[in-house]
Amino acid sequence: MKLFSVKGRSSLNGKHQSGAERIASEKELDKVLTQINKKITRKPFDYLSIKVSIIKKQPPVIKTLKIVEIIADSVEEATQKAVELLHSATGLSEKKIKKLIKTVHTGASPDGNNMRGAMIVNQKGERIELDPFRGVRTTEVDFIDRDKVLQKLKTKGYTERTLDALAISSKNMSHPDMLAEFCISDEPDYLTGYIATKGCYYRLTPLKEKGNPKGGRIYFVKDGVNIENLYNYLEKEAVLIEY
Ligand code: PML
Repeated sequence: MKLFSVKGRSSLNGKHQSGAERIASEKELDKVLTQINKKITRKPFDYLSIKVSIIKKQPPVIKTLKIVEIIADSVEEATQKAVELLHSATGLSEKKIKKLIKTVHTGASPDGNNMRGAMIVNQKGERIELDPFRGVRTTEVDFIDRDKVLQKLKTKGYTERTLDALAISSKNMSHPDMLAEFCISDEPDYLTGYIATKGCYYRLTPLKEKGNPKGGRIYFVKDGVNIENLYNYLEKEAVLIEY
């Protein structure tokens, strides 16, 4: 079956406004182009691009992570739970993990802004992304039967952001050197974040203070990871997810 990678993005005065990425079969292509167009034109824009490219190699199909919902009474309580999960998945000290999470809440790029992609941290707690402004971006991933999965998630009270985040984290955790992931949105009013570990997507609310425009992802990897191989897998190799 022919599959296509479809990527859309819009910007205003050079500033990123919205983006959407999908994997579509030839049959679904028109529908997916319409969905992407609808999504990226919701906010005002003066530049828009939609790129379609054929996927040359049949992607592997991997299982979704299982969602575990954790509702806390405060950001402190949710953060403490996140720290404990990350400590047990990575072996990093709670102190180091707290410091890394603080970096995301205050802008993890060297200029104090949000990074475009994720930080990468090894088991010594060192940041090892090739470019600390950009980080690494997980892309080329989608659910098989995405519309049905979205409907199922919505009936459980989850959102399209949950769906996209679940796809990204499922691909991330399928890399043998990936140990865990921390994510909180940079959307000031979206307070739900998650920790991904092998097998589980812990959905934590509230994981940040309302009104904070800072957010991002931390990928926790094994020491000795081949960084070029990791970038290549996350950014270039297509993967499909089965829910
Ligand atoms: C969730 O709803 O399960 C958390 C989604 C995090 C989204 C992060 C983002 O892409 O902004």
